[in-house]
Amino acid sequence: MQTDQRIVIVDTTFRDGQQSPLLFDTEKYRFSLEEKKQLLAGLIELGVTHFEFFSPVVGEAEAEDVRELIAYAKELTPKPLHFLGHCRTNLLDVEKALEVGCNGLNLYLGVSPLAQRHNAQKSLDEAVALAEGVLREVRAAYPQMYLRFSAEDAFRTPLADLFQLYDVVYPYVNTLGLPDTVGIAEPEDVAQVVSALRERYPRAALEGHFHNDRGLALANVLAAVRAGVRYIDASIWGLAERSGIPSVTGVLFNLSKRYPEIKEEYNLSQCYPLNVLMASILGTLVPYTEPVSLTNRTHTAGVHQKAVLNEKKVYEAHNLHDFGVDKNQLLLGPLSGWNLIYYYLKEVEAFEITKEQAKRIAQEFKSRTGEIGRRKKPEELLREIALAHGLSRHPIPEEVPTARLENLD
Ligand code: HCA
Repeated sequence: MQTDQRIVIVDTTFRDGQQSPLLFDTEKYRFSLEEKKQLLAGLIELGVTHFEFFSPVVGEAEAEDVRELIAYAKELTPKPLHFLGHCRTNLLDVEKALEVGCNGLNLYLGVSPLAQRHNAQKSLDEAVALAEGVLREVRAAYPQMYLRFSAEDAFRTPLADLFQLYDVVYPYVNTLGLPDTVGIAEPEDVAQVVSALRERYPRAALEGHFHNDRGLALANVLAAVRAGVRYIDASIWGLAERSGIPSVTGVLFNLSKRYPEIKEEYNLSQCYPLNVLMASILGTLVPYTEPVSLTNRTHTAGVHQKAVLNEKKVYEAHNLHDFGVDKNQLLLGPLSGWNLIYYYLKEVEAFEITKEQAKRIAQEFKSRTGEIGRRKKPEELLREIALAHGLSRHPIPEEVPTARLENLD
């Protein structure tokens, strides 16, 4: 029953993404339907085909949105899409997810010692019996439907217990999930568990869901895919519970280095626009830790700026241009040296200036960087010094003032 040999991104922005504390920090709490439509359109444009949604039991508004989003997605593309309802292992959740139009199910149940005692509050045997019953019934009712089953907190579940649970659901599922619910796994652990699952369940595809509590989520994705996992959960910006999961664009960026087919299957130039769309919705900048960001093409230190003015590759090793980050920027600031100061005064401020003058001005600028702050921008200080040094401007029309120097390409 294995489904797909491709590497498939399962986007969970609308499920785990809405569990992100960032939605509270930004006082958004949940995305509006209009915002979800924009994000969905961006994801489809990027080539994402698998979308995870909350089970409608979480609330009326979510249920209504899922219905609308599924209809909207079908208007946007004739491509076959997977709308996956994230459901607890019970028939009511399943029924409600199918009612709103989901055509696949992501079922989950935890059997770790902690889950047995404090969460599902079922013994391993009870949980196994429940999962077996639900999966058998769902498969009998929907022989062709995409079914995934995940043992929550798989990396704190003894392998023997994981096997006991997966042995009974294996006959019914397309995919077995491997959630690192609390972000404790290291890449070596991931590789080991994936090998064990592949050996025991050769007909099932595997899905990885890695939380970033230790900052290892993306590394775990790479280890999982190398070991044979084909379905990877991700979300825009990596939004999810606590510190999140890998970002869709970070995953595509990284996987495309080793798996060139990613470039055929995804429209990678849409990566950065998607990150910017989320920034405009949340009203904050694209996170500085996001690989596909303008931050990753921004240079502030004098040594870096000098080198990048000569050749970008010195401090830009990645082809972020292909991922839609189509410019870089050098920020004039306290660390800038005479090279950028010369460039800035000549090209942006249109001063008539020699390199010797630029060196003298840079010396004074360096001696006065303590003045730079919220009340005085670096550009203001530099302009003040340039004028005091008697520089005059080229007789050309004034350009729109800009705080950042961009588009050096
Ligand atoms: C959750 C837990 C989950 C589920 C993952 C999955 C996790 O928030 O419900 O269904 O594969 O990390 O275990 O996100």
